[in-house]
Amino acid sequence: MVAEAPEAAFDLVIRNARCATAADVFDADIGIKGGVIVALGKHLAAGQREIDAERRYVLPGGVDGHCHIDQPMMDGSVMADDFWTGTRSAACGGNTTVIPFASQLKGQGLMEAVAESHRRAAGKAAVDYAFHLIICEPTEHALKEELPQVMREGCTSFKVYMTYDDLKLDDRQMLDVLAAARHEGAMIMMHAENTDCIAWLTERLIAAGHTAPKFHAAARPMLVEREATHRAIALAELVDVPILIVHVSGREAIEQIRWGQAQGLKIYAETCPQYLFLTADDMDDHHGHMHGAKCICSPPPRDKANQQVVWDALQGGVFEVFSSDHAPFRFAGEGGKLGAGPDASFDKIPNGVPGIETRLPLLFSAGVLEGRLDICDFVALTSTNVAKMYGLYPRKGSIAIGADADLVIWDADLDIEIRNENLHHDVDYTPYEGMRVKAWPRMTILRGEVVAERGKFLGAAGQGQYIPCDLPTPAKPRVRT
Ligand code: DUC
Ligand code: ZN
Ligand code: ZN
Repeated sequence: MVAEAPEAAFDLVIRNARCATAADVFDADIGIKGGVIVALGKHLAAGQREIDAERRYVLPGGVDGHCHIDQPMMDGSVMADDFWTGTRSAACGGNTTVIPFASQLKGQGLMEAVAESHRRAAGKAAVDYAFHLIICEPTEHALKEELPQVMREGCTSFKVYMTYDDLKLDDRQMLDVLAAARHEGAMIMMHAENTDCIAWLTERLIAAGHTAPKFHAAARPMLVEREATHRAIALAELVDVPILIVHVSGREAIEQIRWGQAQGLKIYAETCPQYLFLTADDMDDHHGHMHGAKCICSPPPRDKANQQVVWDALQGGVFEVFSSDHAPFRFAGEGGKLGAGPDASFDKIPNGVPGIETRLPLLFSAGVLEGRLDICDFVALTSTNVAKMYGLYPRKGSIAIGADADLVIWDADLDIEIRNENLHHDVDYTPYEGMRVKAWPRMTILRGEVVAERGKFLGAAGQGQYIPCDLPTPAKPRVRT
């Protein structure tokens, strides 16, 4: 009789992990089987494979809840990253789940918009993914028939815009979407900028010959964001539905959000690396002709004082989530930042900056290692709260029995200069070129498989799975007596 070798208790054991979740820090071995965490304890039995974390921090994989990947655009701009390059870059930056946008094009149904994004992602994603849906035509049919169907298929969050001619909704349409979201239990992500103010200022700046990239900031001053943020809060209050204000840039919008939160309204907020690490000065041409185009995004980065206000708000609990808002437009080439010509007027330059790979190292370094955030807050902002906000928790966003084994082992004693040539996106620049960070993911593990190690991608296209989102708990309206 041939004795069978005893099966190892685990497929993988990560030993000597200093685990950090949104709530706790604890030392443990992590036992993984079938891509899931099945044991946390001391001296776990052997695994088929073992990794010694050597007491490094082991965190839940990053969930990037706001990134743009191969998104169909209506203005002729083209994203440099498809689902392969975008998610490869995400993995190397410590992310195991991304939530990019399906986008309704004018005349297109909601179901078709989501189906198109599924086609674009199929077989290409290297980390797990879900979708938000941008709604630009909220007809009765779209909201009553299609939206519930889209939600049943796992797309339970919707982005709406107060600006951009191709995307903007007026207040009446916004109320319709908010009411539908309340009825169905969806999360609404709000792009808050006053479109008429922007158009009015843009027209005057261009008539005066002020077309250089730095005038992008002049066309979108903070009051434009402040007014729209307040209006978004008021509309949400009227309908009595929670909303998430995305990419918040500075003091005036933060004051409005604090005000809404102080009223007891469920107003959530997101900020992004560009508001902590860039300023409006980065859009100035004194860095090189049209160099400023690289940092054009909306709302625009503000000044140093506003960076501090954003840090204070991160520390003070105003923000629930910290996302990359990765918007991968190349600097050179067709469909990129200079697609409208080498001297393109600022209003013809696609909005957005890349940052899916640098989001976590930047925040870990300047936030955790420089003492602005504790490690549990970092996990909450970049993983746990994101998973909760979009209905992926507890499968994603935690180190717990039964959760997917999405884990990142962090090196936190480095001195690295960010250089685009070392990143894995397909964009020809990073706005963070030359900045130094002290932390970088040593190993990114997706459902128990190592997909990146020390800046090297080790996974495969198609390894990432579509993860349908549940109804997000934070989208539930307030309970009131
Ligand atoms: N809004 C985004 O969410 N991303 C890039 C540009 C924009 O306006
Ligand atoms: Zn936006
Ligand atoms: Zn965005």
